[in-house]
Amino acid sequence: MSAKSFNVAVAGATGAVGNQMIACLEEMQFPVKNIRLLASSRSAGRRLRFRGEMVAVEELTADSFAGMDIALFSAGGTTSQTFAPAAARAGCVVIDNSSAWRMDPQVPLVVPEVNPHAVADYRHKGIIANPNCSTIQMVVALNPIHRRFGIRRIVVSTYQSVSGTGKKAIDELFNQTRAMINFLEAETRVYPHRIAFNCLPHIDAFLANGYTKEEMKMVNETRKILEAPEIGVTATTVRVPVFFGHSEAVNVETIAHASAEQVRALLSDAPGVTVVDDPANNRYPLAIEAAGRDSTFVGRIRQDDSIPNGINLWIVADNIRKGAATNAVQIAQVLADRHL
Ligand code: NAP
Ligand code: 3JN
Repeated sequence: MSAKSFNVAVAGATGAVGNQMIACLEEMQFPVKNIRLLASSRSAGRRLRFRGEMVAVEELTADSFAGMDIALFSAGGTTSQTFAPAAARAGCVVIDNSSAWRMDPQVPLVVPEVNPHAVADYRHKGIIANPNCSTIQMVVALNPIHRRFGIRRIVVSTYQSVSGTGKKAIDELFNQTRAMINFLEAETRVYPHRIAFNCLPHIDAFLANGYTKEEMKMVNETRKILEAPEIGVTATTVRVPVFFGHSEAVNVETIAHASAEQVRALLSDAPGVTVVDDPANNRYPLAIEAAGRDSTFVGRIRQDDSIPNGINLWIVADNIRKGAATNAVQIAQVLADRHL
C-alpha cells in the first residue's frame, strides 16, 4: 500500500453502492486524507459516518472535484456522463461504476484480479470504468480457466438480487413480501411485475436483438476485460427475490481439455476465488453466505458431458461489494500503489 494519502470524493454517497464504497474505503484502510460525500440536492446536508466522524453530504456539481485526487462515482450513467469529464479536468481520477464509459476504447475496464495492468490507461481520459457486477464475478472465476485452457464459448444464466437495482428495490422486495404473507395486495413500483415469490427474465431495457442491456453488458464487458474478442458469450439475466448476492450458472467450452478436478485445483489457488464444492455434504456457494464478503465463490464444478471440452460452474458473489464497491476500491489501490 502506498505511503501517500489521497483526497477522495464519493459521488452517489447516499445510494446502495455509494454507502458500501464509504464502508469499503474504511474497512480496506484506503489511505484517505479527506473525504467528500456527494449526492443530489435532495440529500445535501445529510450526514454520513466515515471513520467514526459524521461528514455532511454536498450537492454534486462540476466544482465538486477541486483538490480531489480520486472520485468514486455511483450516481447513474447520466451523472457520470456529465460530471466525470469535469472531475478529470480538475485533475481527479474517476473510477466510475456506471455503464457510461465501460466500452469507450480509451477507458480501461478493470477487475484487479484479472487485468490490473489496464489501470495505466486511465491517462487517456482520467477515467477508469468498473464493470457490471454480473461480469465481475464471472471473469474473476473464468480468467484462470481462460489463461490455462483457453475459452471458446460461455453460456451464462444469472440469478440477480434486488440490491442490484438500488435502495428502492430492496424496499420493494421487503414490502411486497410483508404484504403477501399478510394476505394483502403487493404494490409494484420498481419492476414491471411483482418480484416477491417470482423470477423476472428482464434486467435493464430490451434491445432490438431481443436481449436486454444487462445481457449485452455481460457479453461485451467479458470480452474487453479478458482481452479476447473472439470468445463467444451468450447470457440470460434474471432478477430473483434475493436481497444481496448474485448467482450464476455458467457453462464453459474450453479449447484444451480441462477436467473438473483440474479446474477445481486451479480455482483453489486463484486470486479472489473461494471454492466451495462439497456436494456430498450439501456445500456449494449460496447468496446468503456470499453476502457481506469480498470473495467470488465457485462450486458445482463438473464436466459437461454433452460436448468434448465442457465445464459447468456455479458462481456467487456479493454484487454490492465485489460487484461494485470492493472492486472500485481495489482499483483505487492499484492506482494509488502504481500510478499516483
Ligand atoms: P441508488 O441506491 O438508487 O443510489 C443512487 C445514488 O445516486 C444516490 O446517492 C443519489 O443521490 C445519487 N444521484 C442520483 N441522481 C443524482 C444526480 N442527478 N446528481 C447527484 N447524485 C445523484 O442506486 P445504486 O444501487 O447505489 O446505484 C447507483 C449507480 O451505480 C447505478 O445507477 C449504476 O450506474 C451503478 N451501479 C453499478 C453496479 C455494478 O454492476 N457495478 C451495480 C449497481 C449500481 P440521492 O440520494 O440524493 O438521490
Ligand atoms: O441490476 C443489477 O443487478 C446490476 C445493475 C447495474 C446497473 C443499474 C443501473 C444502471 C447499471 C450498471 O452498472 O450497468 C446501470 C448503468 O447502466 O450504469
